Amino acid sequence: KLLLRCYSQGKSQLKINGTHYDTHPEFTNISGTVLSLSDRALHLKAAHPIGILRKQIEDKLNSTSDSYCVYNNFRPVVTVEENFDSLGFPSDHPGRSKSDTYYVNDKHLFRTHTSAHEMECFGNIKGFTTRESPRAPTDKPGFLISADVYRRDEIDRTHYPVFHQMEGARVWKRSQEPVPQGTEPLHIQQLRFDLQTLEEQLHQENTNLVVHDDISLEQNPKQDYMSDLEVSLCSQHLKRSIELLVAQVFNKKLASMRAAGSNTQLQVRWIKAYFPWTAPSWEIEVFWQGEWLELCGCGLVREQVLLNAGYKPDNQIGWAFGLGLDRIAMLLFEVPDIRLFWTMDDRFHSQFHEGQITKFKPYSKYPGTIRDVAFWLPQDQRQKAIHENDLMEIVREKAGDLVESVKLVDKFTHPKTNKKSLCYRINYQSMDRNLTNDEINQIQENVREELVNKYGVTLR
Ligand code: FA5
Ligand code: MG
Repeated sequence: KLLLRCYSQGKSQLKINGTHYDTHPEFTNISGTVLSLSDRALHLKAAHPIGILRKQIEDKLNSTSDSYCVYNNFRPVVTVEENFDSLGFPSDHPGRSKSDTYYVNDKHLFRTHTSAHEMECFGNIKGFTTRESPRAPTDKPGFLISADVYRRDEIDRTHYPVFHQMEGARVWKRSQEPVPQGTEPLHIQQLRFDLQTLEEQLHQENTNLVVHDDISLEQNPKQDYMSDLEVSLCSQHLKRSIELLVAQVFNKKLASMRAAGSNTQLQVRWIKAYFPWTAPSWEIEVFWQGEWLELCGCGLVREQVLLNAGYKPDNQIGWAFGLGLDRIAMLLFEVPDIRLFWTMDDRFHSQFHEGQITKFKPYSKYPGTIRDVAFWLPQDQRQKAIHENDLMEIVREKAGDLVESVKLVDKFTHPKTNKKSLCYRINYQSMDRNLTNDEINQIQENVREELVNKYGVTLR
């Protein structure tokens, strides 16, 4: 019902955010559920936890030098080139697969990350690109992009097919001008100055941050076109910028926890990472309630990405990061289930106010109902194989936000027939109301039927 399909010239089309796209028989795998979420734009709502957090980080990063141009209105459908090719994803990268990504057709998809807009935004920075007319030229040497991103994934309290990211990036033009003996090139002076400003700010914040950073660059190689000094200064600027925003986001929370008697310090650690479009690359994790939680991936931008944006070779260096907003918002606002961000219930929304981080008060906890679905996988080789994410997608489609989690609970191969059996446990639970048995039975039946129809399984 949500798939607005219209048939023109014999072709099936999808209407997404007002634009029509041709579907593709092998690629299109967008469900009505996901389509219906694509115009919610939670990150733009001033009194929604995601929107409040987004604004707070933007303000913080722009408070020192106002270096970041802010983009918050990019539509979720991008090209395969923007999402993957321009960033150097190899053609066999698992992220490209239809089991992980929502494809509109063979050339368009729902962005899987905000990095999909890097090429365009780098291309908008005046004085860097050699392109004729960038679409929205800006004088600022950096940008922040916030948006909803889409991934086919498991179902539980911290996973939802749509979540939010903020991309940040910053570039410096290399100076080729001769400088007096004994002085450093201008861009090195500029980098040192920017870094010092940032460190002063970090100091003023009195962050109480304990940073573990012991990854050597031997295990995380730099790009040949950058000097050791450039790598060092640029990556320090990147790390201090992220530490500043992490400190800002968590500090108030920590202060209120300290006031309540706990003497928590904020620990973060830098770990080695790999992304096709940055080198070296890192992830930052924060220690929160006994666990290391991944917040953000980042690194020094590969030169090829900048060249793809119309930059000249050897002419600039820069960094980029991609931060997940939902998990941070869950822990700041003490929201126990990621589905709550998407509820239409005013008992959720009336609790939050622009510019304020407040603790969510559960309005009531409705009981859950558990149902198992067990089936034999088909042995017929011609049958399309079912991926776990396909099953998740069917449950999402049939149950919407009435599903809390889906877990594989049993798996075995029959010793004689060699047939494989899987059993998944579905926990149905509404955030907003009581569910009836009849209602759950009907949904469960629909899930079972769809598994048979689409993937030829034999129900047990
Ligand atoms: C990326 O998406 C990269 N684009 C990040 C990046 C940008 C790296 C620029 C380098 C330069 P990753 O898949 O790790 O990386 O996701 C980034 C962050 O998004 C994670 O650290 C996490 O905070 C958040 N995230 C990832 N998957 C989920 C999910 N399923 N639910 C909620 N948050 C998620
Ligand atoms: Mg990651």
